[in-house]
This record gives sequence, structure tokens and C-alpha cells, in this order.
Amino acid sequence: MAKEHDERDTIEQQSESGADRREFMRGGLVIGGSLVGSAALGCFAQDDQNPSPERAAVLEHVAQNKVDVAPGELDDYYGFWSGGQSGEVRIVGVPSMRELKRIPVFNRDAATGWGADDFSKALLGGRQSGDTHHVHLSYTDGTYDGRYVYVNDKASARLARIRCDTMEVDRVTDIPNSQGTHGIFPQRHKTGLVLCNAEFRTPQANDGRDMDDPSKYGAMHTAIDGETMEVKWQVLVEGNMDLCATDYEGKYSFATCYNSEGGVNLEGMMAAERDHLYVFNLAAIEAAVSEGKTIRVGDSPVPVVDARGADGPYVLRVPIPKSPHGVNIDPTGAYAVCAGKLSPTVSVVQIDKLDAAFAGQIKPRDAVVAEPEVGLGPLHTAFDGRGNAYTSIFIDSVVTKWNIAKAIEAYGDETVDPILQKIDVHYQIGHINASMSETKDADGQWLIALCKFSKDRFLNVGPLHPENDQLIDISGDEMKLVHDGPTFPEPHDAVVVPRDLIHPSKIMLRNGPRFELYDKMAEEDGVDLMSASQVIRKGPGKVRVYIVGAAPVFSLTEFRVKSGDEVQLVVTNLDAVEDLSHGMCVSKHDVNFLVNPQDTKSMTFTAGAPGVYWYYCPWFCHALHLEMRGRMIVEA
Ligand code: CUK
Ligand code: CUA
Repeated sequence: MAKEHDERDTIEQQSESGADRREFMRGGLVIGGSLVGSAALGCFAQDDQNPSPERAAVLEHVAQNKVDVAPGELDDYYGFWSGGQSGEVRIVGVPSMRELKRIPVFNRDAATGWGADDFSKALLGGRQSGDTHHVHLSYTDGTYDGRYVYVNDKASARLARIRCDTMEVDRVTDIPNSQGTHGIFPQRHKTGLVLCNAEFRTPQANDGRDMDDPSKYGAMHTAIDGETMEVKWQVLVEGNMDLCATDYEGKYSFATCYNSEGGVNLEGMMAAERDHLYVFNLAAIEAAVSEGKTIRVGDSPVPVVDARGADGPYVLRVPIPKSPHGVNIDPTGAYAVCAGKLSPTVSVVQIDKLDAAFAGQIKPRDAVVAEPEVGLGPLHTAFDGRGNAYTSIFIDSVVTKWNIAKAIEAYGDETVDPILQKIDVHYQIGHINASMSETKDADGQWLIALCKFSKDRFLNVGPLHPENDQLIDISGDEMKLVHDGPTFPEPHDAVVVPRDLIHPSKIMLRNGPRFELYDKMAEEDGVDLMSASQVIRKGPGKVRVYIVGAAPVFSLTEFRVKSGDEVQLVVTNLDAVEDLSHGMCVSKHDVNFLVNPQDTKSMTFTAGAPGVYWYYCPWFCHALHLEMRGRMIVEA
């Protein structure tokens, strides 16, 4: 991990920029005061006795507990927010709660051309929408390694990966035999598997069979390799699966199930008093896969372990009241906390009892060691690294802070009250997350409350109100609400990561699948992308046009094609200066895409009726930006 960071640091230093120097100076200025701050905090797991200038700055800032980030100052944390129906991921600065970036993922994004340029269009199979709920970063040794962000698409059952060095999607995986891919979670001991839950039960295979017999439907728990993004295996279970979690050791993955009944309407899904937490025994599953004790479902080549029915070597069902939603693992790795949704309780499952439950020595339910009442409609739980848990309560619109050890004591001793505080949030909270909550380095500084309704908290902007993402200070004994953050619908989940774990490049890195595509194209045409400036006829009705741009000119100020030609426009930005993005917009052809410094992008379109069409750079790049244009001359 350290080595990779070093490599990236080198890349950053090579990109010599004003902001690099500013960050460096800022770190240098505060280092003197930082040791006081870090001693007082004592909760960062990294080497705080000898902090890097970057981390020293973070510690200093956090110690002062500053909410306001003044003009020119930087946030202490990166927040990665999902974007819900927008299909995107957003980067939000914490604690300022300023939206820093939108990363298009499953959506067609007009600003960047994502979903329409050749690479992303192929990656998304031409689909233009998605529904992102859960974002998680890749791990090494129980904490974030700053390499990748994974995000689900509930709409089309896909998993996408964002590279943290370029903050762009490089892979999208279609998940077979699944609908409603909802909870996802990467393994935490290393960048290993990413587990993905199908929320919707479907016929297996879904090829026209069993359509009117829901008792035969099932759902897949899918393992995707976090490095290659290939689907490794699936486990078929009878109930549905909602949220997902992994332990810290690589032994288990977890899925909540709110429809153990197999209902297909509301009444049916709510019938049972208890549903369950599925516990997946990964070693047993992988042994079955390697021994070929698997089935094939439909056209998919992916091996499937059939674990429908009763508990067995692969899957254990821990009874949980009632229609549980979130499952979160505490930072010590000892407990899985399941939120009851229709029960006012959270159930605490002691993970080291699960081996005995798999062996039949104890009942699965005996792994539940606490079940405190937290309020009406508990959904998700975050942790502060000091033994406390924070559960979002949807119906009551509160966050309930409770102590895990006290809750275990209270299980069977009613005189003990594990509830420490309830704070109002505004309103109807869904997810909740704390800084580094999903890692062993939970630092107990900030809590993000993602509220679904904002009602009266902002100026009325019409029927579609913003969401309200609230910031709560949890560094002291009491939770304090410190900020309201309106967001465009609908981030479901967020993770908050100290800024020194993330090292994006300031100019494009010319590697990865997109550049494999362009390097191959250039080789085929015998051109150098960094200087190619020509029109190549690829066959009847097919033209490829190479253009390079350097502020404020394109290398071609005109090119000629024939009406009806399929034109592939390949544009390279030669500028290697941060912020100096160009783009390519062709009038009246629905062609408009971003080309970042040192980037190459392409888009393919059909040349329209004969005439002159100006193409231009749509990104403000130079005093002569408006002059950065040329003519596409379409001949009959
Ligand atoms: S789900 Cu949205 S509030 Cu999709 Cu994570 Cu719980
Ligand atoms: Cu290049 Cu504007």
C-alpha cells in the first residue's frame, strides 16, 4: 500500500502545479502544532507520533473541530456519495459538505459526454440510466487502500468500478441471473471479492419458466473479483437479499433478508415476525466451486452453489425481527448489527459464535447477543471507534446513539439502559455513516445523516424537494447537528475518508482499458495520438478523423466528409496543465464531449445533410477559447 502511494506521489510531483505547492506549504505551516492535536485525539490508527505533513494538517484541523472551511482552505475528508436515480457518484468535501464533483457512472452525462463517447457507450452496453445506492472503497488490512470505489446499479444489476487516480469508471460488470442488485460490499482483508446481493427473487433461469410459481423463484449472492471485475461464483438462496456486509477476516459475507416468506406483494413480504440474516461461509463455498459441486443457470457460465432450503455448510440463517434492512460490522470486527426496520430493535450478532452455529453446536439465533430498542424504523448503523453505535431511525426521524457493550449487558438485565442519546434529524433518515466507520480506523469525528425528506428546511423549489444530508459532530460525548446539506436526489449511502488516503492525478493518466482501445486504434492506423491530425477513410461510408488540441487551437480547422458517413472523431488534448480541459462539440450532431489534459476521447456519429457545421471547444480554456473551432464540411 505504501509503495503504491509512493508511486502515485511521484506522478503528482511530476505534474508540478500551484495546488501541489500550496498543499505542501499548508502542511508545512501547521506541523508544529499538530502533535498536540494528535495526542488529544489518539484515535487515528496510523502513525500519529510521526505524522506526514498532510495527516498533521488533518489532525490539527479536526482537533480544532472546524466546521467552516474558509475560502481557499481544503476539507479534511473526501466523502463518496452515491447518486441514486441519477446513476452517478458524487464527491463531497467533509466537513464543508460542498459538492466537489459528479462522477458519471451508469448515466448519460451531457457535460462530459459519458454514456455517449465510444468507450463509455460500449462499457454501458448503450444503456443510459442506472440507480446507484452503495459506494464502498477497496480495502487492504481492514482499511481503505485508496485504489478503487465500487458502486452498484440496482436498475440493471451491475457493478461499476471507479479508479481513484483518475476518478473515472474503468470497468462495469453485468451480473447474471440477478435483478435489483442492491447491497454490495468488498472484502476487507485485501482487495479480494466484492459481494453483491440480488434484492429481487426471479425464476432461475429467467427464460420464461416458473413465471407463475413464485415459490420457485430465488436470488443470487454474487462474488466479483475486485481486481479483474470478473464474476467468480454465485450462491442461490430462496429468500431475497437486501444489504450486504463482509467481516474483517475474509471468512464470511452477510446479507439481510426481509422476504423470507417469498411473498410477491406487501402483505406476503410482511407476514413473518422474523426474517433473517444470511451468513455465507466463503471457504465452504469456494471449496464447492473448485470441486465442481455447482450448477449452471441459464446461459451463464458462472458456477452456482445451490443453497436453497435449510441451513447447510454454505449458508446459515440467523432469525432477525422483522424485515431487517441494514447490516453493519463494527470496527473491531466482532459484531454484525442488523437493523429491524419493522421491529424497533437492532440485533447484534457475535461473529465468532458463527462457526459453532455452522457446526450445529448452537442454534443460529444463539449468536444474537443483544437486541436493544432504538426507535421506530431502524435502517442503518455507523460506529465511532469508541464502542458506540449510531442507528438511523426512519419513522421517528432521529439518530439513536447507543453503546454496544451496554446493549450486550442489557440483554437479559432490564435495569441497564444502553441508549445514550437521540437527536432529531430532518427528515426521514435513510443511510447514516461516520468518518471511517466501515474500517478498523473509525475515527469518531463526523456523522453523515442522509435524510430523504427536507420539507421546510430550504427555500421551496417546487414539488421535487432536495434531500437533506446533515452533518453531525460526534467527536464529543453529545451528538451536535452542525450543517444542512441540500442534495439532488437521491444519494443513498456515503463513505467518509481522510484526504491523505486519496491521491488523484491532476492530469489524465494514459493507461487502463480506455487507452488500450485508443492505442490499438492508433497502431492500426499507423498514427501517433499526440500528433495525429488527419482524415482516414476506413471503408465505404466510414471515416475516422484525428484531431489534437492545444489552447486555443485545434490541429484541423476544417475536415470534409460525405453526408451519411459514419464519422468517428478522435480528439487528443495536448495540454498538460491542470484545469486546462478542452472539449469537442459538433453543431447540430448531438456530439459534445470533454477531453481532459493529456486525454484522448472519441465519439461516433452520422454526418447530416450537406452543408457547413462548425465544431468548437465547449470548455473555457483560453482568452481565445471562442476562436477554438473549425468547420466540418459535409459534401453530398
Ligand atoms: S438502501 Cu436506501 S436507505 Cu438502497 Cu442502502 Cu437503506
Ligand atoms: Cu479549448 Cu475552449
